[in-house]
Amino acid sequence: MKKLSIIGMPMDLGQMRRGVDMGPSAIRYAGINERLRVLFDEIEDLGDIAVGRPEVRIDPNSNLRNLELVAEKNSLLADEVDKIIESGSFPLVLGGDHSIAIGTLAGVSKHYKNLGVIWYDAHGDLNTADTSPSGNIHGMPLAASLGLGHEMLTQLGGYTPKVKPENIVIIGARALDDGEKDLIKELGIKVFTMHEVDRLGMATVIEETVNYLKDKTDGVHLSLDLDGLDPTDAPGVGTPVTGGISYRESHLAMEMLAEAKIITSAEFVEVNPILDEKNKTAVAAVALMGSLFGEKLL
Ligand code: HAR
Ligand code: MN
Ligand code: MN
Ligand code: MN
Repeated sequence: MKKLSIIGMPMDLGQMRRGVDMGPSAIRYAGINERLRVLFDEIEDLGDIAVGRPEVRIDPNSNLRNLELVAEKNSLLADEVDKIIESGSFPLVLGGDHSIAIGTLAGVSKHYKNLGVIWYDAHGDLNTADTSPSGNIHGMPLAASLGLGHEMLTQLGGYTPKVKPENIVIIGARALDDGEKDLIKELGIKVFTMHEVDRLGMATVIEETVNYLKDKTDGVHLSLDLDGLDPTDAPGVGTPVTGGISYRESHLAMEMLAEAKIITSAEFVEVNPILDEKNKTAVAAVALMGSLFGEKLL
C-alpha cells in the first residue's frame, strides 16, 4: 500500500520577506491533490501546522532571528512527520521557508540509522549564528541538522545530529558564504555546484548522487528549495540567484530519483506566491513532485 501524507508548514519566521507562509496554499492551488492522487493508493492532506501569526516578529536585530518561535513551531512539525512515518505513509512537507527542514529532519531521522539527505538549493544553508551574514535561520537548517549551531535548533526532537556529513549531497549551489565553504571542505560534504551541473550534466549528477548514497543510507530525504531552480523558471522565491538549474534539468532529476527508488521523505520549500508570476513556482513544484513520485511522460 503506497500512501502519501501532505503536511503544510506556513513558516516565514526564518527569513525577512513576507509571503512564503502562503507557500502551502499556493502549492495546493496549483493542483497537488489531482496530480499526485493517481500515483498513490491513498493520499491524505493533513492541513497546515499552526504557526500562528507570522507577521508578529521578534528579534529584528538578532543573529538568530525568531529563534524561540522557529524552534517551537518546528517541533510541532517534527511530531507530525514522525507520526506520518510511524503510520507507514510517505511524508511530503510543503513550505514555508527552509528553516522548516530542521523540524522535518527531526521527525524523519529518528526512523533511520543512516539517513541520506539531498539538498537541492542555490544555497548551502550551512550557517550558524557565528557565520550567518543575515541572522536568518532559513540559512542554517543543514548546519543545525549536522549538530552545528544553537542547541534549541540542534537538539530539536531530543537528539542530535540528524544527518552525518558523508550522507549529504548538495545540488545546485551557487551562493555559498565563506563560512559555508570552509565547513564543506572541513567536513568533506559532497557538493555539485552549478559548475559541476554544467560540466557533467544533470543525468550524471543524479547518477553519481544515487551511487554515492544508495549503499550507505537506509533512507534518503529530498529537501528541495525552489531557489535551486533558475529564477526564470521559479521566480517566486525570497532569495533568487541567477544561473540556476532549469525546469527541464530538475524534471529529469526528479524522474531519475523516482527510477532509483531511494527517496523516503521530501519537502518543497521557499515558494513565495507574493513574489511569483501567476503561481508559476508552485506549478513547477507540483510538476516536480509528479515526476518524483513516478509520473511518466509516456
Ligand atoms: N546564505 C545566506 C544566509 O545565510 C542566504 C540564505 C538564503 N537561504 C535560503 N535558503 N533561501 O536556501 O543568510
Ligand atoms: Mn516514531
Ligand atoms: Mn534553502
Ligand atoms: Mn536557497
